[in-house]
Amino acid sequence: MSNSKIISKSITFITGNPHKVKEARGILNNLGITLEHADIGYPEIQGDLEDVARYGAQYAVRRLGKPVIVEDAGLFIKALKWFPGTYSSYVQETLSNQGILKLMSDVEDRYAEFRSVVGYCTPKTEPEVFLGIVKGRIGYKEKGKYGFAYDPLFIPEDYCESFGELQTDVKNRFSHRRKSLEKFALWYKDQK
Ligand code: ITT
Repeated sequence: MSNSKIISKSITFITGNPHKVKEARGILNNLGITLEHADIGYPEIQGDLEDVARYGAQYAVRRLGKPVIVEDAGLFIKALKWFPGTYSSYVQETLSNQGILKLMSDVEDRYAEFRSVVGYCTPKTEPEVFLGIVKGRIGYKEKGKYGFAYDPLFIPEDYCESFGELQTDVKNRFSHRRKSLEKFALWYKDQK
């Protein structure tokens, strides 16, 4: 089968987060890949981002019977021993950004990174995972109206603005999600 036939197949992004869909479409459309979206959910097992993405992709492909990607992301703060990390969803819903700022109130080392792992799986193949990381720091207050969740807290390296102050197309140039999806896209287009 030719490469062009494989890359023209559609891929379904399994997520309950519409912001992720918007970002992922912006990134992958530019790389020549079209995404469908399905919010069918998948169990988030205990483990690291790779474990969650691998299991989620395999679970979703069994339910849908066609190629899927899932994406598991998190904010990792060095001074908090890389918390919230894999607990990022729970912490966003409970402590929220103000709770993180409280935990960080006396902390000088503000280093943090966003990590994203994309899991890709088809009915005929084992899951593949792709990691993307963007380095930065936690600000002293929430800033900006763009993006979602932790974006107003996170100031990427070499920037004065938070992700919350950057429009989606700017965030998409170098975000954790850009890096994981770009790795995926390069690998995908290389498949024979
Ligand atoms: P899924 O249905 O895809 O799992 P989710 O929103 O639960 O959607 P994650 O588990 O990957 O996604 O994300 C963990 C938390 O981190 C969650 O609260 C997200 O809103 C947040 N998050 C993920 N990516 C982010 C980003 O780019 N900017 C800000 N917050 C982000």
